[in-house]
Amino acid sequence: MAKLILVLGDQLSPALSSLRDVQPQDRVLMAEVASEASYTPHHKQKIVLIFSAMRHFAAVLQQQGIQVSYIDYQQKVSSLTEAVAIELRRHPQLQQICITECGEYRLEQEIQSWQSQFQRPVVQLEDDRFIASKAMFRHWAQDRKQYRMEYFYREMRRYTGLLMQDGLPVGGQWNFDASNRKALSAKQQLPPVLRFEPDEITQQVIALVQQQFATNMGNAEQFSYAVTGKQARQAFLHFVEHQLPLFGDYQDAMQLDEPHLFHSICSMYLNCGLLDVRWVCQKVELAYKEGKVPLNAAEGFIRQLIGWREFVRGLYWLLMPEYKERNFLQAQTPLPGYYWTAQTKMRCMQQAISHTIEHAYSHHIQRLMVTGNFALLAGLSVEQVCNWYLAVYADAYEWVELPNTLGMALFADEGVLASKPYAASGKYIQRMSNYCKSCAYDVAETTSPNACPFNALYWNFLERNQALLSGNARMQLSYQNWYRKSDEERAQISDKARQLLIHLEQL
Ligand code: DLZ
Ligand code: SF4
Repeated sequence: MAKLILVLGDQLSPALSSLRDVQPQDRVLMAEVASEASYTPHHKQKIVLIFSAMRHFAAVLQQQGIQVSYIDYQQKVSSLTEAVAIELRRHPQLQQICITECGEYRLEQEIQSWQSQFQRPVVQLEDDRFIASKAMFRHWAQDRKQYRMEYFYREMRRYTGLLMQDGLPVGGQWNFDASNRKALSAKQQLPPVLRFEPDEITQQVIALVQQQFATNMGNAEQFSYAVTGKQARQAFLHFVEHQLPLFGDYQDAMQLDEPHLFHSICSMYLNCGLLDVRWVCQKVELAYKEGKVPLNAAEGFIRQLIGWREFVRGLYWLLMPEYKERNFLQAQTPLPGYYWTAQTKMRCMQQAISHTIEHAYSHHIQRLMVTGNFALLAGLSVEQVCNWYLAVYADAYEWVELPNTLGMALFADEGVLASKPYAASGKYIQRMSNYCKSCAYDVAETTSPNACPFNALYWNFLERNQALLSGNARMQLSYQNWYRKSDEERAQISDKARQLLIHLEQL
């Protein structure tokens, strides 16, 4: 039976399950469609990455002799459903629709309507690019009262054998996070960043995106990311050689005007399929075995992939669609305009947001402890914050974005993902960056006119959520510090926080 195989924009992997058994009579369909390109106002560079990588991937399949139908954006097709309908009209001999399971609940619902709509069986294959299947995760999660990444991660280390020796973790410890919290010194030399010159296909996509998505965030003309598997592997090997050795040490550091530091910038390639997680982890393990990178760097990096990344995906599919509705702390304040423009006097926010505008990327501490922390402290609308993260980062698909934002950054899931809110005052940002030195606000102040907004908002966050958070064992120290303040000081802080929240747009 001839099949229509739909390959999505984040399924650009030669080893994709739906492509494993392509027969000469089958047809692969790839489509740039309005609904996927605009269900959230994606950053221009995110659209360039996906469209260009899709076009390159389609060309590779064609070179392998596979029949490919490619619908480009100019054909103005509204949705993937319409793309499938067009393809089936053109090729009625295709009697079955085949797809590797997709990455978002929203689209899964759409796909589920196809069987009756198109009167053909729809075969959804497991996305085994992930190490843990949905069933494997569900099995791990069942009967657990709490889901903790650390225990899941240990299972994954045993399962993959990565950094394991005789059934035990290499180095005698599962996790070396404690040695991964160094701030950068001004003298630290930063490694070179690899950029790719856009080829003709990418240039065409850049022109398309500049024209069709003119009001979306960012500048497509600054695009310099990899768009093929070969380039993405080159980018990753560059990271292993230049950044990985110090990745562990400086994982949480932030530096003025330095968006990349020692990070791999490869999540966008992994999440659209250009890089394979097993290949990536094996390269990192090999670099450790060859003595090129220390264990804290290799372990820290591998944990992000086989631990955290797989864990959040498992939770997403376990808890959707109800998960998306959660708002434990009742956060409703509209997102301030500077999340889209970076026009704020808060240097840390200006840095994290301007890096985002420029590169469709900022690293995890900027996302968690600057823009995420601010959203948590100010009680910004969970829905609007989640939509922002989904739109502005080139690596963002809902399976990974939602748990990281709603759960980890905003604690809106009541601690399913994180055992306590990642709330921090300006002191944390001062310790981990050099931002405060050039900020209009004073990080040492809490209530004075130019005091760092993070400070009063931090205490106010504790105060306003006291009923919901003060019972949390891991919040005890924070609450003790709050109660230790005099009544007068607490009143001044509350007053300052009220003023900040009224004038949130002007900060
Ligand atoms: C993100 C994205 C964008 C911008 N455009 C397309 C597209 O035109 N066609 C397509 O197949 N996929 C696109 N994607 C990726 C999908 O949105 C992604 O497959 C789903 O969100 C599921 O993860
Ligand atoms: Fe951010 Fe406050 Fe430091 Fe300014 S002083 S950079 S607002 S933490």
